[in-house]
Amino acid sequence: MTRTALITGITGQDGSYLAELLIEQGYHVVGMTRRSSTSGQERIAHLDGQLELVQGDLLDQASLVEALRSSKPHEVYNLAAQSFVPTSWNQPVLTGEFTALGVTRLLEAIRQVDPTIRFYQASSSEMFGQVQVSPQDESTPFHPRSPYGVAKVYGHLLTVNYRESYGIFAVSGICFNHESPRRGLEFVTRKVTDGVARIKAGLTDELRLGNLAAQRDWGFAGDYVRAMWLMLQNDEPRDYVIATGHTHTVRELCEVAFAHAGLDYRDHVIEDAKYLRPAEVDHLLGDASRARADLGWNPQVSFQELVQMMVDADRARLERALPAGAASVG
Ligand code: NAP
Ligand code: G4F
Repeated sequence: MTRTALITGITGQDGSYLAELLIEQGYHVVGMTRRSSTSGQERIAHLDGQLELVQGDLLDQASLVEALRSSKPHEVYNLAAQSFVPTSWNQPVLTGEFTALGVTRLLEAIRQVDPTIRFYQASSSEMFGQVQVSPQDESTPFHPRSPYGVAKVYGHLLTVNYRESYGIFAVSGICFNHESPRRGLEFVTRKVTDGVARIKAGLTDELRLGNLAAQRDWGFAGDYVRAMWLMLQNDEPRDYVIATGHTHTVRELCEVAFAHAGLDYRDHVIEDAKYLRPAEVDHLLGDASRARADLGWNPQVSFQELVQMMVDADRARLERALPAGAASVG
């Protein structure tokens, strides 16, 4: 029998990679999108005809119930969220509505429509925040440092609670930062690789960034969506840290990205206080031993490969967008 998966956040980075993976696995994939005056579906345009879209919003309970009733999924992946940390200080209430209460709305809809549905929640290493121990694993205490991180802790604990209260197969992947050429332009990896491409094309000469000392455990999004799927195929519902086990500073990210284009980041990167955060997460480093042991999950793409893939993709994108020859200055 064909299995059906409903993905919230299908228009986002992870949603697009997960949809590709599930289609390859033979699933009927249903993506939930919210109404917008523009399409906003660039990341899934290449999957046109291979998936079904239903309208729904994490703010609207009735729409979630209807999305479940109409699609009858065996698995639900809740990837939708207000996912940009700085915005969570500007819009803390909205972030809580989407990223925290949205999880309650979706789990309540599952309880009402079909409690046998398996549920994946996109939890985050931002929940660890100001870490006292390193590396971080499933037993590391949470100390979130932003309204986003706090909202993710709520969604995470609620997922545990619905598993314990109602026996729903509800699990969380505590994913560390994962990136790709489809990453939003405001996140630091993509901001840097897009900046390299723009500098190389002669469109600008500088890139303004915030805290270059911050350390992140960066992996490739394509590897992380495989872990999400594996978690829902598990015999027992369990939460997992998903990470590479390597950490790098934003400065190292700049070094690798600029060097790949034959540039020295020190000639272009300017530290700008405008991009500093009210409270920073200085260091993240994940220990994915449990995922390796139980799920056989291992990341395939290294930090260097990831950054180079993103630089190449941004340069190719600009080559296509600019008049012939204009993107190959220097
Ligand atoms: P993303 O690219 O920002 O995508 C977010 C998705 O959520 C978009 O499809 C967006 O739709 C949708 N969305 C936002 N608000 C919604 C609402 N009210 N109702 C329905 N849909 C809504 O995020 P991502 O990087 O793919 O991350 C996926 C999930 O993993 C998020 O929950 C994120 O917080 C979490 N996470 C990400 C990382 C990472 O490093 N990428 C790490 C840990 C956890 P529109 O296109 O309409 O805006
Ligand atoms: O790329 P970022 O904005 O990602 P952040 O805040 O770590 O959050 C991402 O990963 C989380 C998982 O841990 C997800 F849950 C979340 O949804 C999101 O996907 O920033 C990374 C680091 C930060 O320390 C930030 O201060 O880069 C530093 N940084 C330095 N300059 C910058 C900049 N970040 C951004 N966005 N822009 C800068 O100019």
